[in-house]
Amino acid sequence: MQVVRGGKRILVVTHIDADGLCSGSVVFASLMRKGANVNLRTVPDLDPATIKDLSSQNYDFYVFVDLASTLVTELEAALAGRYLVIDHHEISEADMNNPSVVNAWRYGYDGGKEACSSAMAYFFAASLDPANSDLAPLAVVGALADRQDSGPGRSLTGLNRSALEDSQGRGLLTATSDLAFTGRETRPIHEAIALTSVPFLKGMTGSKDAVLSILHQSGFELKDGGVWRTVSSLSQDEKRRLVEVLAGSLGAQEGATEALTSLFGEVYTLQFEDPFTPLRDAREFGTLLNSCGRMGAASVGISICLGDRSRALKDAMRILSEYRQGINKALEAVNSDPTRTEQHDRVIVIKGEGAVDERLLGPVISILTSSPPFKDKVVVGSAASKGGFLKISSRVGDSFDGQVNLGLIMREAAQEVDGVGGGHAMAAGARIPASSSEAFSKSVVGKVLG
Ligand SMILES: [Mn+2]
Repeated sequence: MQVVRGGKRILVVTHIDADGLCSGSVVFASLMRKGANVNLRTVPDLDPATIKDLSSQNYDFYVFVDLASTLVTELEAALAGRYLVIDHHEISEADMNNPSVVNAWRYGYDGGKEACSSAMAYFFAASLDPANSDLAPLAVVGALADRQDSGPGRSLTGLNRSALEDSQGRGLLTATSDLAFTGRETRPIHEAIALTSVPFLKGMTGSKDAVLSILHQSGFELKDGGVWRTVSSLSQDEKRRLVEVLAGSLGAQEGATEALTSLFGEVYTLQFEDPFTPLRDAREFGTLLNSCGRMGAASVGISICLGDRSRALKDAMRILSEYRQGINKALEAVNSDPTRTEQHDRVIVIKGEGAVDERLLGPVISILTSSPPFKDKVVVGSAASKGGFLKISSRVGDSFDGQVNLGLIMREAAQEVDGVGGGHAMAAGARIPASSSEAFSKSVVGKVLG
């Protein structure tokens, strides 16, 4: 608070994914409201060079959000006593008790499941001023976007749940049980199904005409008095029938029925958002923010978090639609061309060169890991990047039953071919010379098998 009252120049630095945009906005808004002299900046990644660059700029104090937990040594060297980290990524024992680091793990929460950065940021804001509870829905959006809805029936737990309860307490958000199709409240049923990519429904995701014809053939009532019905307006029986029809059409695809059944769960509706925007459903809100961050328009996402519902929302909806089209095209290319996938014992390698935009590689690999035949494997994908490099993105499938630390594997395998890599145990990435592609995959496969 001394920093805030003294008129010191503060810079909030946050990550460009949805959790980063939400948490950065929450911290920024709460400091603004206290009259602080504060700026907000987004970065795709934090590394020692970026820290050096930031520390040379003319700020008195820095708040790092949704990043920096692995760079505490560097922060101490560059900014001792002039920084704060608000984060949920894993942190070393040594840094755990550093008073400048406010990390979920330090407070007994599993930062991978129970506390996203947005929830951490929200409770930071609430401790500055209880009136900041209007920011609580952003914590829910961030948690869902980071896929922390891993409680029973896709529910939120831990600190994320506390933020959810604050949102409900203010009447800003409701949690109900439903089929969690994207746009379940707002779109015609076939469109909602086609918009849903987690899980990825082969032949349906991205193809609303195909879904429409499947539903027509099954005699499903899609309209009520000439008006399109929505998924949420269906009775429980109809919802079950809908899942049966879809499962029938997915046919023998391994795990298809489980994938659909997993769609039943807790859904979160932002009560004060226009029902016909992607902001109404908290999961879709997160997708919108992710699309802004990925497509190089993080500032548009920030504007939305801070309340802009005019120009920024229009821009974001255009970006979201480009993002969805890009992802659908990429998934289509991967799924329709068997030469792009290489099956190993516990690993699937996907060659996305020429078909997957490097900005969309992460979301594409993520979507695949929730669907058969990828979900019980480690998935490693590549896309062409500038200057003769490949971008690599890897994820542990949702039902993979082994132990791997992809962050470590990516780092070591990239180093072997003069690239750089790293990340989390369950999700990590790298950048390697394109000419080392074969050696790199071989090394990764070997390391996963142990
Ligand atoms: Mn996060």
